[in-house]
Amino acid sequence: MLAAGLPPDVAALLPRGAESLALSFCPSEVPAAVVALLREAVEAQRGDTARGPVNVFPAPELSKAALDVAWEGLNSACWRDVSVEWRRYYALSALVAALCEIKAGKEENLREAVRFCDLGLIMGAAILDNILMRLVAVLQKRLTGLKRSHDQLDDVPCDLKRPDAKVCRLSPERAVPQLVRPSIDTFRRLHLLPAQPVLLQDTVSHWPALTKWSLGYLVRMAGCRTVPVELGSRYTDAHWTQTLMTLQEFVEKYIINAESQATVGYLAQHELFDQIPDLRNDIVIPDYCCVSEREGGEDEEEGSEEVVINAWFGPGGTESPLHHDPQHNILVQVFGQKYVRLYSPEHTDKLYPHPSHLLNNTSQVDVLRPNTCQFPRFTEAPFQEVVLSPGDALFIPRKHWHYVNSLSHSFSVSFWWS
Ligand SMILES: O=C(O)CCC(=O)C(=O)O
Repeated sequence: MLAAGLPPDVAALLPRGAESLALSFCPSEVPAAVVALLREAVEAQRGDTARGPVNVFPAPELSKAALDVAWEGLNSACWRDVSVEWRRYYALSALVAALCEIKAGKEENLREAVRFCDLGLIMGAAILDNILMRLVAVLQKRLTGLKRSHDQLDDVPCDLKRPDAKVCRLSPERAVPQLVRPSIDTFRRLHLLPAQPVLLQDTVSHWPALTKWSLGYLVRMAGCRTVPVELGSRYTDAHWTQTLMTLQEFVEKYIINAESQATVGYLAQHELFDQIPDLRNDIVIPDYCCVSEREGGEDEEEGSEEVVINAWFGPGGTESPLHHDPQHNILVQVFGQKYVRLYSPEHTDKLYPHPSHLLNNTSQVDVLRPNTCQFPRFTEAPFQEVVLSPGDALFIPRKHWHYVNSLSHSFSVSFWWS
């Protein structure tokens, strides 16, 4: 039995026999010897010696070997071309590795099991009715009982790290216009259709996130979860890279102890809320995201338009270079403050987009320190600006250029729709 030796709440999640794990893969994608390795790991995990001699290697080693092989498989092509068979193999290997840790039973093993589940969730395909998500929920409940206090993090103030005159003293004539809870029709006529940015006030004041979220809360809720992190103050920097770490490591290393200005972490990923549904429950998609440019205004058919939700969590000083996106955006500030500068697409000729196709939506100009010899027309481009504080929601029309600079550590959520 796959569930042998596992606690009942974990055993209850598992399918009955090893066969139900669906360990068959398309042979042209995943070689037979690789599949055999995973089968051996499953057998070792459930302590099955009936099929032959006792396994030479213990289950944890076998499942980690399967994960390593799967990692190679995932890296054999560029991400969008990786076969779903490899992603399924990776998720199953992560599940077996997690089960081995759970059997070992100590707190550090449970944390390691959560890490394996997250790796499977981030890089694998959904398997067995989303078992990794269900398993992580059970593990988090067990870890809650063992949790250390992170209350001291609640007192870390969102101090302005960059009291920079350029971004803190805004000129009123450049201010983004503000509206308090405009009607959907007003929003559509005055802002969506003519592509005019607006600061929407009092539209998210009912969000639980606004009162609940803090560094301490995030670490209490999700500190043990492994998440993708972007390292480097701007994605255009040569040293910019991505890595995986727990949310607690990210907060301690890059927010509390801000290691250096040169290497700051930034967490920006659209799957964060799928991976951690407890955080998703604290936010609400603004009604304005249902408004379309088509005749009739609102999208009648429920779910007809997908809203993509992104999380932007990072230390003070993090910058998103001047760029534009193909969808409309409402950027909501949950905690901390952010300076945002906006340029209309009419002025693209003064913003010097990168010539490469991949970065063509990004300006070459360093907005706060522009090289005016190299980019002489940049200073002629008119712009609007705003400092976002908790509860502010900024509408950024599609294709509008935006530059973002975190004035303190900060969490924002963006909603993209077409
Ligand atoms: O908050 C940020 O740093 C960037 C936000 C952004 O670029 C977006 O929501 O499209």
